[in-house]
Amino acid sequence: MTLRNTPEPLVSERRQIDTQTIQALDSAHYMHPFTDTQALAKRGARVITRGEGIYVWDSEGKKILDAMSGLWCVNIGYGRQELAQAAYLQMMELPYYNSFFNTTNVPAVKLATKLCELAPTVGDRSFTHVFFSSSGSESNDTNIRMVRHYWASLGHPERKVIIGRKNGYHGSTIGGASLGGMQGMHDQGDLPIPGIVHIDQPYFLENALQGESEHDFGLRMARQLETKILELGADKVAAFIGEPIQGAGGVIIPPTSYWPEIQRIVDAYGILLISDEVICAFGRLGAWFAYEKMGYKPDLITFAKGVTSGYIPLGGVMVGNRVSKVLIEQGGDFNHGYTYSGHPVACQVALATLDWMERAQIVERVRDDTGPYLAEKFAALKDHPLVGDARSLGLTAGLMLMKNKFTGATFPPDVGVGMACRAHCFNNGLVMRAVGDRMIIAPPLVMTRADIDDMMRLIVRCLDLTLTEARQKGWC
Ligand code: PXG
Repeated sequence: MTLRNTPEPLVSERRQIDTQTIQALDSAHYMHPFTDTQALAKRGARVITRGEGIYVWDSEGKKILDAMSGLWCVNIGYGRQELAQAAYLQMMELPYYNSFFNTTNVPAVKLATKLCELAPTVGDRSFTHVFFSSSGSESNDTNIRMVRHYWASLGHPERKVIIGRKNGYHGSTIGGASLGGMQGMHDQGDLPIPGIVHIDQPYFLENALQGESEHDFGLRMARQLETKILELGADKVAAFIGEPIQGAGGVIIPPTSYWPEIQRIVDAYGILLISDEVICAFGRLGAWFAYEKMGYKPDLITFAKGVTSGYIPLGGVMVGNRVSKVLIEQGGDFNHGYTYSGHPVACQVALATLDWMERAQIVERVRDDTGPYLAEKFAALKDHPLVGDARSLGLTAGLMLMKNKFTGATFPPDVGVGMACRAHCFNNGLVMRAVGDRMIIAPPLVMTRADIDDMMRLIVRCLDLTLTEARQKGWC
């Protein structure tokens, strides 16, 4: 459970990095994801060179508290020797072999078994099998293929439509981006593909009616699913997909009434339920899987990111007994798979990650200690003049920057107050993500109470600086 103990050579290596040369080559050759390449070329990308624990360092030697765990993934922190060792040993033993033609490999088998053990049985739902991919997006493509194959195997090939949600995020492949409800993504490339439709998101601040309680709002949003099913015809609907908490959409935590009502509806119409837990699984909400926490029982679970703590790409779909029973009993090929499905090195790193988490009791710590501690500290931000709403669950949290928290007035979109706040964060040694005017965090799960205190001090300082800028520029 030790962190890397050789920072010195890496520090000297870092000093040799010529930031400007890297930035010039970056803008000349590297096309970044979700980025305006021309604008980035003018600014110059921040070059991140090293990580240790909950911190990363840039090429100028600046130390930054990574309150986003990389991109919702480096859950057990940077510099874990056990994970590097697991990858090294597996690469020497068997760096790759495929699982296509009657072959398998030991790490993939062990990991599939381990994941099925970790996923709790709820009611009549248990998890029997795992299909591996290398990312969340690929896994959701697998989901599209698998649910349609499931219904066709049952003699209902017309049951094809998958219902997702506006402002949901399910990845960036054509399938993943179609399941998601990000308008900016749909606008590029003619998405969604046919057979995917969306209902509203359960975001209280944006979608609640005047005077509506959170409870009633949760029920009303969930019932949009029922309305949509009836509109399409239940015999055309294959599945509903949702994130337990919308992560990329801004850490939108649904009212507690929402998921149980979704469960009632999918049960009533026999529709498959896909829980996209790419962000929420593996301890983020203080449970191995989020459905446990949110009170529903999915048929399929998408996972990625935290399964290897982001050290190496790995994703997959956990297949529940309802689906596996049909696909396996009916027999026949499932004509789907990736070169790297069940990659032995990635699976071995995942086993090392889960083993480390179990030994350090990380999930229990988030559930019983650091999660409740963050909830208390984060909610106190509501006293800040800029903060209209602040809430967390486990170790993820979001707050809303507001022009006037008392009247509920928001900043005009062109002001870009979220981006201004994010810049203050970077400059003050903190990574926080801006989603419009929502500021969100998903810090490493290994954070202690003292780390949370340090993070909260930085957050308050950056909110103060943002407030000063907003007042100086007449934004509020
Ligand atoms: N599902 C969910 C719920 C996700 O959060 C994916 C699928 C896709 O995973 P891959 O591994 O294909 O990226 C994600 C990914 C952000 C951000 O800006 C979030 C993600 C990815 C990139 C950016 O918050 N989540």
